[in-house]
Amino acid sequence: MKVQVATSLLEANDIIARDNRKLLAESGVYLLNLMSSPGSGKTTIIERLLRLEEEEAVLSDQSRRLKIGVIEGDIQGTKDAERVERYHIPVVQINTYGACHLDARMVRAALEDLPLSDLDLVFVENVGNLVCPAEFDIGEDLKAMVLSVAEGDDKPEKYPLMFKESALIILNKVDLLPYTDFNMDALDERVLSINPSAQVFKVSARTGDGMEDLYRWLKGRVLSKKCAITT
Ligand SMILES: Nc1nc2c(ncn2[C@@H]2O[C@H](COP(=O)(O)OP(=O)(O)OP(=O)(O)O)[C@@H](O)[C@H]2O)c(=O)[nH]1
Ligand SMILES: [Mg+2]
Ligand SMILES: [Zn+2]
Repeated sequence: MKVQVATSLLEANDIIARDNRKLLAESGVYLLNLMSSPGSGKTTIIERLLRLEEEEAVLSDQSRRLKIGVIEGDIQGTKDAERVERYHIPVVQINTYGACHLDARMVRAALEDLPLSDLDLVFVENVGNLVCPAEFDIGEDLKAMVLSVAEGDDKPEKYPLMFKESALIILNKVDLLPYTDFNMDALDERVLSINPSAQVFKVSARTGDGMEDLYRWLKGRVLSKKCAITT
């Protein structure tokens, strides 16, 4: 009986996720679902990417600037939404009041509060949790996860679903490598054995190291979705 309940919950979620995906395709918006354990640097990475997009717009043509929105998922509070709002972009806060992941229904309500027809990319910062966010399809184009150096290189083996589901894996806080026993070769091997096709970026959202490559790669994905829709 328990299994049936769990299955129907995920099935109901999948139906709404499919509908979210349709809405996003109609609006030409790319949705990135950013997941990680608490504190690995999701918000800092979003802030860095927003800064890189601002800098790019200054250097090149303003009309080529990506229009970005953010959905912040937290159990409670608005701290991350306040951080991101400083970039003068549309931000919607979801408070789950206890639930440790976002589901498709919550994201749908947040999408309806964003000016989708004016946006190219929406970051969803999921609730800090390395387990169940990976189980819930929210209608995203890309599942991405952040692992920070301080968490250790053994995490792929301990939380395999998150590593398996994430097409993009961001190893953050590489500036802390000299102060830890983090073994990069061991991490690479473990990621490869669980998700050989994952795109991996090694960055420091604090120093900016590696962030430009991540930004370029992501922008390419966003623009190719736009192209596929408009042609
Ligand atoms: N040394 C170092 N610290 C970082 C880096 N990125 C983020 N931090 C710090 O790590 C802490 C947590 O960063 P956040 O971006 O708030 O992490 P988060 O994943 O959004 O956290 P939750 O939303 O609570 O799950 C902050 O003190 C950041 O300044 C990094 O690359 N290097
Ligand atoms: Mg955060
Ligand atoms: Zn959960």
